[in-house]
Amino acid sequence: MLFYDCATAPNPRRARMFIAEKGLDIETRQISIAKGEQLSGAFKAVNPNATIPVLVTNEGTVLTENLGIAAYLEARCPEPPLMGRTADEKGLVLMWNSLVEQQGGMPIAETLRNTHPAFADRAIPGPVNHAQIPELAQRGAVRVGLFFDLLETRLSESAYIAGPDFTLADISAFVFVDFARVIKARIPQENSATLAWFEGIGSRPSAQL
Ligand SMILES: N[C@@H](CCC(=O)N[C@@H](CS)C(=O)NCC(=O)O)C(=O)O
Repeated sequence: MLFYDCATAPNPRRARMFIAEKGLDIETRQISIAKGEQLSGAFKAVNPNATIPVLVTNEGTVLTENLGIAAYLEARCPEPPLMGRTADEKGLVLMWNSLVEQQGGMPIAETLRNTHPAFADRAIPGPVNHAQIPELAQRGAVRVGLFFDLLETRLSESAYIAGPDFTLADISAFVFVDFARVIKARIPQENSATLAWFEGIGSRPSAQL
């Protein structure tokens, strides 16, 4: 297998954590977004969508989305389970992972990419340039606050995001919450359940990578 990673970006970090939690050691190539390497002809020959992460499987299949990468690795290496064991658990993990992507990952990206000069004309990842729309950043910042509310409500009733066990949904939420520092958004001091959960995930070896 071959894993295309970018040490500075949140979505590759999600896949990197998943790989580490599975105890896998996969050959890795770094793609520098800062240097625009994702837009090079060589990388677009691997992933025409020009996004990272990418996992090329032993069979040569090119997986370009976190969910696809996670599903493949979970099927290949079921232990420890990170996407649920029972039908209900599997449903809950994907449900929460989707909520975290839509209500956390998207507004954080919207806020950063529609304001930061480094993303001028790069408001959306991919091979086509898109201009920034500053109003989307304003809306994104409000939605990030709502995301912190969602996490606090959930983690006040559940040890982990999708239930009693650590899963893919925790990896996604942890990486997005940590990355929110780039838009100066942090877990509110009064959100004690989220702060305790964040500290717990942050102490796992996979979170140090
Ligand atoms: N939906 C993809 C998202 C991948 C993505 O957007 N990756 C970002 C890095 S966090 C990227 O490749 N950005 C390239 C760019 O900004 O040009 C996934 O689930 O992995």
